[in-house]
Amino acid sequence: MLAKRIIPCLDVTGGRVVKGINFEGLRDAGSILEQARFYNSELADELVFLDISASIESRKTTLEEVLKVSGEVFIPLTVGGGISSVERAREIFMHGADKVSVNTAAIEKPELISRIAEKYGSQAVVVAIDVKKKEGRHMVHTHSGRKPSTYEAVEWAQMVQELGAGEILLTSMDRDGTQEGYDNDILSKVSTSVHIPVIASGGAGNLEHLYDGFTKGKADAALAASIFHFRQYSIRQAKQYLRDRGITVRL
Ligand code: 0VR
Repeated sequence: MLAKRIIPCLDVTGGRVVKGINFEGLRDAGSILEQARFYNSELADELVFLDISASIESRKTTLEEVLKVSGEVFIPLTVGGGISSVERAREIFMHGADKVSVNTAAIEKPELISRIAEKYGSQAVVVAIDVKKKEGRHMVHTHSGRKPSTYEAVEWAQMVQELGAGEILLTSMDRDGTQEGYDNDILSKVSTSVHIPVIASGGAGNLEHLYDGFTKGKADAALAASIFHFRQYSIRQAKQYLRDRGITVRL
């Protein structure tokens, strides 16, 4: 049985880790390096670094920050935020990332997924899918949640799998930062509609939520920010709780 992964996510802007609710009201959540060092030593299975400003001027800074983090972190590092070309993906890899996460650019240029996968392998390509529930349908959004697309979550998940994505990072914008738990309804629908791993994201507020993400949501990994950045729970506590309830984790 493949071990389930626990993945902290550093949402980064202005040189700091931040954390909002429903992608809004970003508040400071610490130093990038300190958080990265902490998670690297604290049994995290992987780390996600998400440049949520992804503005033109932040591009160079992001590379410098990724280089620093990758020099201290020896667990798989996924970097996302504004990646819209194979060249940019190459730069990110050259600065130490193991995987890139693409979101908006994948919707605008779906062939980008295949081109990065062809060059670096599918295992290096995570497609981030941000969804918001509208009239009972989970619609995919781009541009940090600001722009609705015409795709429904399951439809887009199956398309990105065909295009060569190695993993899907499924974030519920409705649940992001709320600590109400993952949206296990859409998680399970997407997880059972593709054969590539799905990472749950958005809403984790306690250890039972992580358990539900694996059982009800059928996720292969659980990403969280709020509960770990503000030290509500340690990753060790989370893994011990999950193991005690029969979930295979690396402890
Ligand atoms: P928690 O609910 O705190 O565990 O959040 C996990 C996850 O949703 C966030 O770390 C992150 O993926 C939210 N993403 C974005 C964003 C947050 C603010 C602004 C933009 C974005 O573009 O993904």
